Amino acid sequence: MSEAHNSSVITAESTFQNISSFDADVQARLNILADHGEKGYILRAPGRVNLLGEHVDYSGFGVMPMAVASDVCVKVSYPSSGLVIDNVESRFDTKTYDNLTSSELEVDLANHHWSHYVLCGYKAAFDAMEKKSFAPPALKPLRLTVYGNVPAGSGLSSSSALVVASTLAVCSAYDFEITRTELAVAAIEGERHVGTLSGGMDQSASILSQTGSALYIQFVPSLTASRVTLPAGVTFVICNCLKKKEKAVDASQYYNKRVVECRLAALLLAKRYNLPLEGVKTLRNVVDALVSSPADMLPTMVELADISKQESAKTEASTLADVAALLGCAEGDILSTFFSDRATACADVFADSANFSLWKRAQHVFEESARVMGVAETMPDAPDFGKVMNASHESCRDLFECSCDELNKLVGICMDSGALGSRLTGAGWGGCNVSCVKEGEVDAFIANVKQKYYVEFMGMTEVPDNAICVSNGSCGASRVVI
Ligand code: NG1
Ligand code: MG
Repeated sequence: MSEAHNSSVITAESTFQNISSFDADVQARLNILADHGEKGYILRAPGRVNLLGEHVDYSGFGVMPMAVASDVCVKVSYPSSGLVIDNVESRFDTKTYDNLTSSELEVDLANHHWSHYVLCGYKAAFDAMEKKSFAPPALKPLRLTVYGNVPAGSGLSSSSALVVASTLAVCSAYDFEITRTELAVAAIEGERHVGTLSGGMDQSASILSQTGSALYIQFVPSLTASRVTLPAGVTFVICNCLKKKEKAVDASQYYNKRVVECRLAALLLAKRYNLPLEGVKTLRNVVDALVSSPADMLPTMVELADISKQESAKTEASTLADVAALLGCAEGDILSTFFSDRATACADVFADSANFSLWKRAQHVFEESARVMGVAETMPDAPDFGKVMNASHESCRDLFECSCDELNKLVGICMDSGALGSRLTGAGWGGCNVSCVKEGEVDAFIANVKQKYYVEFMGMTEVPDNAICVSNGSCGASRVVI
């Protein structure tokens, strides 16, 4: 079933979703957008929560996310000229580009602006058209009006939802037939125009999710997603620690640095196993070079995790010079030899970083990915899924160091409130956690978290409505018929 869904043409009328199929509050937002400004048609892309598999997608390993109800919607209407990007919420100022040629429209990395994600989608759509030799007869002036309620920097992928909705909007405007999987591939590459070395989880979850289930998404050898039935009798509760983390703002210190650390670790492991270093970009490349059959994959990952653990006990942090010496190359050649595909972003990481904790990151990636593989095979009967979530959070906190005090406090309170498991979700360093809670205990759980975290720990008198949400898997992106 997932395969048919994934290869359905998302811009075909048969896949449009009627507004009546959405929850009341989603319908309310869709109607506000429909009534705002010019007449037009609406594309919707949901945010996502990741249940397991954190900071492993850009290393080539599988993840287990699901779409949530919050979303970003884009309305297409036709102005007299240019590309106009505006927002129902006046706090987001309007941006107008006179030129319509996507290759001319560059994302100004020096001046981060909310509309850049829409521009990423615009460019992604034209890249997808070119890849399928679809040459639109003429370029059309477009107005893309945005209205979303995925809180920015909340770890629920507001950025990817906006890129997906924008990519889908431009494909629709040109009546370009694109499948869900092709759209995901386009949006994944498109979002990288904003300067982050993103993986592919968020865009894939936003497009390929189906109501009532999670997805097991894999990226190697190509993007595939299969439906995962959730464990019976539990609900997933997502709480925002309210510390914002907008990835594109200082990625070179956080997200992009982790991507670089994982690639450096892959190169050191390749060297250790006398593998050719050319083409080694991910830790997955190393695993694939060492295994001869799929059955060897898990044991090899366990072995590589142990080696990484041993090495991290010996080497707390490595400088670029240390890595160069181990690779047998000049420090000044590392960027051009091994990072030419991501040169700008990686140069910023090298400029901003004195040292790298390679082995702890590698150990996390291998162990986290092994956890996902173990659960994916046994869902929905995954025994102790809560315990696996807890192990994931501890690894994110201690090995990958992408948690923060607020998230750790929130996870502790969620566990004290009866959660079977609780972990940060998304890039971390802020944003949300996700807890696995027994169905009959959700109300008491939420009441306790509100009191212990938001009121007592955060000192709030009013808990924002969108601070906590419940999810058991929502539908993926679509064009909406109002
Ligand atoms: P967030 O920042 O939560 O949207 C990011 C990446 C994912 C993945 C997670 C960590 C982007 C667009 N998304 O998600 O690819 O690497 O961090 O698992 O960069
Ligand atoms: Mg994001």
